[in-house]
Amino acid sequence: MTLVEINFDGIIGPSHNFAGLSPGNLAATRNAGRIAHPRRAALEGIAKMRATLALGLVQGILPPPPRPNHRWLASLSTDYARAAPHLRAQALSASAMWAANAATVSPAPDSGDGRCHLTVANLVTMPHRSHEWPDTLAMLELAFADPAFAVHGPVPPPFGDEGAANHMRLAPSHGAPGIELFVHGAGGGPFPARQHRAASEAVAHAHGLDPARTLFVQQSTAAIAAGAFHNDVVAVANAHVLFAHEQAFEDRAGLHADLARLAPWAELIEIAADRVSLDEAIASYLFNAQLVTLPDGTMALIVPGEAREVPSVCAYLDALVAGNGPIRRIEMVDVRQSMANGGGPACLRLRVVADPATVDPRFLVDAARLDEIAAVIEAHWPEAIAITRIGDPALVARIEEARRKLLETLGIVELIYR
Ligand code: SUG
Repeated sequence: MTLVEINFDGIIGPSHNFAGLSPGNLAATRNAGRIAHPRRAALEGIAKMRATLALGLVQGILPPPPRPNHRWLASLSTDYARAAPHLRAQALSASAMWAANAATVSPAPDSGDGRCHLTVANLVTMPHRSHEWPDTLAMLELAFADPAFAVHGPVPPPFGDEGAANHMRLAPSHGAPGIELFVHGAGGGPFPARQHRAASEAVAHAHGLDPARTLFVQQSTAAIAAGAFHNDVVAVANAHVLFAHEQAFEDRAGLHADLARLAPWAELIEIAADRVSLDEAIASYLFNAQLVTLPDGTMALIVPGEAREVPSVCAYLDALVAGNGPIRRIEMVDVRQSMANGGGPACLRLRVVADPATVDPRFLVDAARLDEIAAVIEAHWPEAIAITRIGDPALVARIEEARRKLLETLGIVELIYR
């Protein structure tokens, strides 16, 4: 059995809009009320997947959940026609596109029972995200039904869990046992700390992780206050490399010591604040890159185009690939519609280390499959959504029809009526 890393990207749903629903997410707040372009957004996501396929990586997809979420509204004793405007916006959000928040994944070599464990994230801190998990869970149970996987329900509220966005794995190689780092917040000034330590601990227990190879690390209060609402905005790990801003963690020295003890083979690439400030790192989304191992064993960093627009970051990237380190290639992708809601390349994907043969093949894509998906998006995704139109029944009907067409094309009919 060959374990490889598979990137499962959330297909950006037809209801993508800018309602400004996430306090602490500076991009989303800044762009609240802008006209959104769901078709363009989804095609940007497809182009990113084409880029990773072209790098020789295995690519998967997670289709959008039903929006508006009628079940959630019904649980609040209302419906879309009668709901208050803020509830309508929350019910319509396409936020499940950010698949890094779908679940926490512990690959088989790390777990006690030799299975790959996934725990769906409860996302309880933000109302519009708190109703994602039942549909995400149904999808994960379908995609990962093989006995090679164990799919777990969410950690109960009030313990906030934001999934892989606050989780990192370091390992000598993807298929070898590694160490897992769970990053929680304990204060963020004016902004909520979305990941609670108790939730991280519950997930680590459920996955049967060895306590001797598991670290619980506090995200720095300064990072959250500066707009790093998830750890993956200031740090990313891949195989033996941890790429992080020096102000990402509250106890930097403690983390260095732990890594030296538990993972002497790990390589830390840290950016000093006087080279790239926390604000520049967050504005450019440099760390919300996908750090991937290419088939030749070298690493590439898949960054958003915005990274090149910040001079200090641009200079850093040039120096990074000119050096002799593990990252040899910078790949730029344009995911501007997602970025405007605070979601960079890494937010859009959930990484699963597994044998692709054990995954339901309907959730894996090649270039031809992406062409089919792109054709559905071209034909059915709304071109634009203004926030003033989200109560329009014609728009809602179009959004629902678009998702149905996609699931029919993918053959994932089990999820249509969810
Ligand atoms: O949870 N934005 C998302 C962005 C998530 C990014 N994911 C990672 N960093 N892994 C969030 O804040 C904005 C949606 C709106 O306002 O309509 C939003 O939910």
